[in-house]
Amino acid sequence: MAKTLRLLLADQLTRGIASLKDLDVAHDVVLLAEVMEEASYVGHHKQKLVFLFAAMRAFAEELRGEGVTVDHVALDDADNAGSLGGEVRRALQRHGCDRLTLTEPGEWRVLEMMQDWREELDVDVVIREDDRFLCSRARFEAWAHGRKGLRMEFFYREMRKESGLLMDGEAPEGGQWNYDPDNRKSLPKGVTPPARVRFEPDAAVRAVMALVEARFSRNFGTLDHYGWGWTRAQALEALDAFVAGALPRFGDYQDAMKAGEPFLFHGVVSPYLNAGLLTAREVCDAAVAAYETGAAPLNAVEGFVRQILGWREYVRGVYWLKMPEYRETNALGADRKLPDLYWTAETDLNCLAHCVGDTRDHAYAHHIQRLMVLGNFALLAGVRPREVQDWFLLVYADAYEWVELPNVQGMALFADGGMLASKPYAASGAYIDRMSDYCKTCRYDVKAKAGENACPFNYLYWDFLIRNEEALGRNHRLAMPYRNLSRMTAERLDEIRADAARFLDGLPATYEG
Ligand code: FAD
Ligand code: DLZ
Ligand code: SF4
Repeated sequence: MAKTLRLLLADQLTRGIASLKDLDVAHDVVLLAEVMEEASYVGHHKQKLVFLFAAMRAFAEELRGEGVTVDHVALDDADNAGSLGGEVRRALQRHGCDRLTLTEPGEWRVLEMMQDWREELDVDVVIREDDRFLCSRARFEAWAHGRKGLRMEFFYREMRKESGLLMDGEAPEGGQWNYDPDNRKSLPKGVTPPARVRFEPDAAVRAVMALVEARFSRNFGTLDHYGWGWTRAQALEALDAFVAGALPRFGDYQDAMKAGEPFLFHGVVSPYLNAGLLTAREVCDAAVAAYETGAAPLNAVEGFVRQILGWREYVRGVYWLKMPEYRETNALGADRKLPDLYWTAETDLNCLAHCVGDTRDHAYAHHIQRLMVLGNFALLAGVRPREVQDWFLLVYADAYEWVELPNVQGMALFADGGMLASKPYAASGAYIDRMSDYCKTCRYDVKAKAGENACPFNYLYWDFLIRNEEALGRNHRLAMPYRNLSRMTAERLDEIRADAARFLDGLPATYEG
């Protein structure tokens, strides 16, 4: 009787995943392995490590509860081989399996490794498509084929039609595809976001915390505010709480930022989604159900569904379409080392101090913090894309290369030269001031344009446009700022360059990551 080893990666914790579909409970073995190679290819945030190891252990227990033979290898098992390949080899021998079944991994690096296993391990390896995504890789390629620009909005409309989500026959629900113009409000005084659902670590999770503190003591981040759930039931509880408490105002305040409030009206579901504890379809369905019962308005529900059915599926498609070259793109020739403030949160720029601080404390920051503060600053300062990639890949509990890379290269840094975004998301202090309360208590003056007290985003913004005029000057979406730039006097341009040079040269950048 054929005996199959079924490997589940840390981000494949879904009962219905392709590699478990024809699981033979009487004969097969499921392998989950905590390995140093995966835990250290970047210095993951401590909360990400705890979340994934705790979720793997709980998932192993749940499968055992169904009578499945599960081999879970803990990171500190004496014989742990330290790599996925090493653990697969040991498990094949231990259990006498003659076949290995996998679901394709989320990263190019891991897929390349797996493709060598057939030869290296001398075993029949079956790699199945990951059908947890609503758009297959082949479907995305077909959509992208022959297109000059890969605009998300057009992809999203096709996905709406194909999934039937928020459709009224052939037309979009409510008559519009996109309600973004309604979704750009700052947070008024007196509007209080609901408390985030936190899960108190049990003894098993506390043991993982101790392991992570012992083995990864120098990694970025703190466990002090740890509150992630580790089971599917908890992930569903977090989703329900979001739908009931925050979703109705998700749209209105999607772009807002507030000191001390990292979660605001966001879903805070990305770690669960990306690890497989929730599926994209069920999260969208839960939001749409709230619209259908009148519990949440259309601008909120459409905005939320667009993030998952649109952006999440789209960036995954772009990743597989453009890898491995995508990682190396650097269209603007950015060459500055990542400033230390990304590791320390020690900076007078109040917006950055808060966004890095939230990231350190929660392994989370919401989209606008990531894009318009942390990404925007790296873009304006001209930080090397590879360093920005590594930082974003390690600091968030939801970070995997397939989703991080297009967001960094394409959206935040314009490193792909405009394949993903039609213009760089570059912004001065005025945007941050409009969307947050950070500027009110900042030592810099957001209204001042030049000099020691001026908000650095203000002159960095113009300096960025000056520096990159050759690459960006003909972008029609930047026509207005370039027209304004052309009206500036030579003295004003010198002043901008001098302020930017003084500020950037004074930024410590000593960390090795
Ligand atoms: P919500 O705001 O509630 O949105 C709901 C869901 O939509 C998210 O859970 C997520 O699954 C999806 N989503 C929203 N925006 C995006 C997007 N741009 N790309 C893909 N999915 C999206 N998201 C990750 O999951 N992992 C990452 O490593 C990651 N890195 C990012 C790096 C940068 C520079 C930027 C600008 C964005 C990044 N994002 C990443 C996207 C987004 O910021 C997070 O998905 C979101 O903040 C997660 O929080 P939430 O669950 O509260 O999201
Ligand atoms: C991210 C991660 C970490 C930190 N640790 C493990 C691990 O110990 N074992 C494992 O199977 N997977 C881990 N992962 C997830 C893999 O790196 C992941 O499958 C790839 O990032 C592809 O998405
Ligand atoms: Fe950030 Fe400038 Fe506002 Fe300070 S003034 S918080 S640096 S945008």
